[in-house]
Amino acid sequence: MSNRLNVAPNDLSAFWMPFTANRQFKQAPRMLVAAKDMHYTASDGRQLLDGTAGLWCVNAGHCRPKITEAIRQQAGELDYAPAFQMGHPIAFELANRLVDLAPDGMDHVFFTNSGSESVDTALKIALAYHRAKGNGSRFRLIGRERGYHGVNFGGISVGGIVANRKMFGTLLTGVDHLPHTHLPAKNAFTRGVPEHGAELADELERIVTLHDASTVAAVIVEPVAGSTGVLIPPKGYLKRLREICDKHGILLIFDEVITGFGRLGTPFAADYFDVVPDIMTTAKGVSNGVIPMGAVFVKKEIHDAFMTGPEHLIEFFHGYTYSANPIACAAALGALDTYKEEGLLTRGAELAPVWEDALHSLRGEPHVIDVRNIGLVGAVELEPIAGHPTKRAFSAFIKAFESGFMIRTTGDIIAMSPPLIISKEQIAELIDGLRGVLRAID
Ligand code: PXG
Repeated sequence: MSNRLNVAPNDLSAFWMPFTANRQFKQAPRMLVAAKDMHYTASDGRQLLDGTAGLWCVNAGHCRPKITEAIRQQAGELDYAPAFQMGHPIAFELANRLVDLAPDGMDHVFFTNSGSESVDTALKIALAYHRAKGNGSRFRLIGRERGYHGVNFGGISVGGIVANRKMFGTLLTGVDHLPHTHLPAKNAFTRGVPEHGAELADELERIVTLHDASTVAAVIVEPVAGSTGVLIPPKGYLKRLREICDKHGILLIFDEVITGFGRLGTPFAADYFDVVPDIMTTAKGVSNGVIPMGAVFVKKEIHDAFMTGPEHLIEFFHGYTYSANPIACAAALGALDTYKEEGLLTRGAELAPVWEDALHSLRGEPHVIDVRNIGLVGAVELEPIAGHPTKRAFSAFIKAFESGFMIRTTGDIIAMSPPLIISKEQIAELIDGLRGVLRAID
């Protein structure tokens, strides 16, 4: 039990909290002081069932012994080592382990410290790859409406969440966006992959025709869009994107920051949909969220295109002080061991039918206008309160916290993505808890 229980911080003002209603929070703080497996402990001692794996990252559950021990040991042995012009062994071990897990052909890994850094790294690799191949005119990047690719300038440029973009000037130039794939009139209450909307991928043809393929470097999409409220790709949509990219020599980037490491019941979404991208961004689950880390996977051909010129020269002018930080690498190895021993990267597939049935039992409850699910991801969309968008879902979040479980909300959508160790009983507890919340809020 945490020794910080019941110890209230004396002043909350200095910490400008990220993606938070700071004033609301500081009037009524929700403090977490400890965590174990499927639960957080709040500062008043209450146990909270974690319905969101922290922020979609704690895939093996909290404070898992292998990970904790790996970090402890590494911190006492090699705390920090530069990765520029030097190396340390477990970075290479981790890269090999990751490549073994990844779809065939994704043979190289570039380490970052977050999803946002993975995305900006992937976009830079795509641009530099074309240039290295003598195709420097390919400078355009294509994202998608409602896409979330982190908060750095590259990521918000290709991203499509208006609130994350509108305050920040001109962003990257030469960016265009595909339409999002949310078609509630046709697909509401679909179980799993929706039937309608594959034709939305053909919009890529239109965009490519407008700009000419010779100017387009890459397309980036989340295979399943998470932050915008769980948008599951229509049947055949990702395959179609792959075909159009191949036809025009455009790189396809899957942002697997959320879908990577077992979230859909397969190691990656690329496995689930049987569509292999050229570059794959990951973070979160790579280290079970415990130490910041990200990893960008690239195909051999892309990596090899950089390996030219005099051998004493740096091939790619990019990297972070903390790329392949030893403690982060140790945490990631501990996470991969835990995933393997407990079969967690495929456990979601076994639980998905139970999860789906439980979620869809919420159809007909107050305010519910859609339920969506895939793997161990679920969303319940609520009818917004007229004139007060987001207010109803925020009330649900607060009520859930008070009732003993954690959900995430975005707009008026409730998103859930529990640790992959969740039991069937805990799925029932979470969904019944949410049922109670929906019945209790206005
Ligand atoms: N890409 C995707 C697809 C993501 O979901 C990022 C990039 C950025 O990762 P970092 O590590 O820079 O935050 C993300 C992050 C939510 C939520 O509740 C989602 C994210 C982060 C925080 C909250 O939807 N996704």
